[in-house]
Amino acid sequence: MPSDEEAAGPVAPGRAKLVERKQQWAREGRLLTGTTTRPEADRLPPGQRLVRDFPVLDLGVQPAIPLERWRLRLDGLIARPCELDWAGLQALPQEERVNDIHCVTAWSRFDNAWRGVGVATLLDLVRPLPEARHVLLHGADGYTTNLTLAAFARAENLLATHWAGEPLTRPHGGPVRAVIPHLYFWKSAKWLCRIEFLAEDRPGFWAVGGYHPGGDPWAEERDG
Ligand SMILES: Nc1nc2c(c(=O)[nH]1)N[C@H]1C(S)=C(S)[C@@H](COP(=O)(O)O)O[C@H]1N2
Ligand SMILES: [Mo]
Repeated sequence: MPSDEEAAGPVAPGRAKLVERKQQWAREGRLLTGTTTRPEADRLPPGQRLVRDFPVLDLGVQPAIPLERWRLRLDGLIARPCELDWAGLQALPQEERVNDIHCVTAWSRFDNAWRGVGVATLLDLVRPLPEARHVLLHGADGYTTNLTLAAFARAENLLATHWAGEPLTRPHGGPVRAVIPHLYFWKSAKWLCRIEFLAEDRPGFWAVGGYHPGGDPWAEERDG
């Protein structure tokens, strides 16, 4: 299938052009998650190919975390630092979202049905201080990934416990992973165990490795 760029014509895909097109899409409301049915080509960011399976990517370790030992530490620049256990997470409102995910290794997967706690709910609970501008998500495998607080706070973001109606499997980051669908999937930390709120950006695992700090698939923010 021709990519969106090819369909648009022979002009080399400049970054400015992508940004301009994205802004136009945003004006038309085409980037709103789950609300409109869009032609498939419009849902596939440049350079991505659609997969029907669900690839697994990790650093070679898939930590086993029984629910009774699961903890999420929330610390740094927040008014109410705390540690949630499984019961504490379940006591919060549970929400469902359907979204598309895009890995920087060029696969995208459409219509992933997640269930979990909205990041917005979590932020209400811990109340970030005015100086908090960034977050660092930590996985129990030692993985970290950095986001601006603004990117993390988006309404569609979830701490997911379920995928396609089933508890999130261990390879996909169960019991709990972040789902940040508007950015490349490397920002969606699996086996989530800590969220650190920071004044300054602190590069996560792939950012240290040279990936782009932003990670917007529509602007192809792949490397730094
Ligand atoms: N803790 C942790 N989270 C992680 C990773 C990882 O290695 N460890 N890999 C990231 C990358 S690069 C991708 S593409 C997705 C893969 O998620 P999946 O295995 O469920 O497809 O998880 C992201 N979150
Ligand atoms: Mo990835």
